[in-house]
Amino acid sequence: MVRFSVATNFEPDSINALKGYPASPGLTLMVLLAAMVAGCAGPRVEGRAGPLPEGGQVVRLIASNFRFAPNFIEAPADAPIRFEIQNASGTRHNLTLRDPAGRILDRVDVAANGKAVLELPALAPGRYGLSCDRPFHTTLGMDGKLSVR
Ligand SMILES: [Cu+2]
Repeated sequence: MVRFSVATNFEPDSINALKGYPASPGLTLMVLLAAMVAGCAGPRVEGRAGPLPEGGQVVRLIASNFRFAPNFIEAPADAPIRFEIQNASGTRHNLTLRDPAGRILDRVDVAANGKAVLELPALAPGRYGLSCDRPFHTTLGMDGKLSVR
């Protein structure tokens, strides 16, 4: 015979607290949204780094809720890259760049409706990751690739 036990002290908020996230109705909504769209990345928007007059390359990114445009970017391997990010939303975001092994190279915060710049040295060829790593934003679609070659 199978017996079921019911935990009577189960509190979702205490689980959130254990994970280090504040419990709030907004957060709960975010979790639900994340669960709904998990695995459903936003549309692919391709872009290419362009030359700067002073040398190096520039990538102009628009951050919004919850995606980057472009989110698939090509850049040359022999030039520093300057990311100019404009936040078109009233939500704080960031741009987090990871090397092909997944290690964080650099990160910049972008205030709500604000702008930010992130400068990277010339990169070795490879596929780099870009994301916003604020809670759930990557899952919600703020995810992309930088192909350096
Ligand atoms: Cu974000």
